[in-house]
Amino acid sequence: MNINSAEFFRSASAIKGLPEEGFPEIVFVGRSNVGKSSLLNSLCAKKGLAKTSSTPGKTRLINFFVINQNIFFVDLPGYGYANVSQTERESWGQLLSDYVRYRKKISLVVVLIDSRHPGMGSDREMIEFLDFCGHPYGVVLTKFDKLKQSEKTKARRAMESCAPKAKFIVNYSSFSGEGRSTLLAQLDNFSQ
Ligand SMILES: Nc1nc2c(ncn2[C@@H]2O[C@H](COP(=O)(O)OP(=O)(O)OP(=O)(O)O)[C@@H](O)[C@H]2O)c(=O)[nH]1
Ligand SMILES: [Mg+2]
Repeated sequence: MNINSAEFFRSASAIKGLPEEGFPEIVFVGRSNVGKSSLLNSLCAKKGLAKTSSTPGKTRLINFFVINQNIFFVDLPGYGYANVSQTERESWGQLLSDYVRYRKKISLVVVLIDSRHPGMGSDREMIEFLDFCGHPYGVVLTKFDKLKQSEKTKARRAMESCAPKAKFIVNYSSFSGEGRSTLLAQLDNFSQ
């Protein structure tokens, strides 16, 4: 797909604040600081569309962006962020799982995984959860620019064995743009 327009639409902190179901939703999930918001900005070629930060826990709400006036891209807060209270973590976990389980218009979940640490426990749990929910999902290995050549092959193999049901695995760098056109081509299949 080509992205011709990308605009912030709405944030929600609870299920009742979500926009009415309408457009197909492509949802971006992953550990805190994995690069979700950066990837959205790089995909949409729009700096500052989603707020990014080197400090984990930047995105605290479910953020909806309208793409090409007919698709939602959804940026979720990251999981696995240690620096929040147990209560906050539980309520966020509940919101994330309710959203992903019950939202009918989710056409694809994109799981972002730090290419330097494929196969972490929380990412494996997310993949198991998505298998359970039955949504199609693909994997993006983020920050690929940080890997040496030998590490690239290793990361890729590790990921293939962790997520055998993934519709795709794309190596990605929001800094260099590596993987951008491959990912956009994949998303095209889930935009109707
Ligand atoms: N080297 C490199 N750094 C990246 C890349 N993508 C993101 N980063 C850096 O990783 C940090 C986190 O990026 P964000 O996009 O804010 O991550 P996030 O997953 O949205 O984080 P939360 O909202 O806190 O869950 C920032 O310092 C980014 O500059 C990448 O492709 N390569
Ligand atoms: Mg973010």
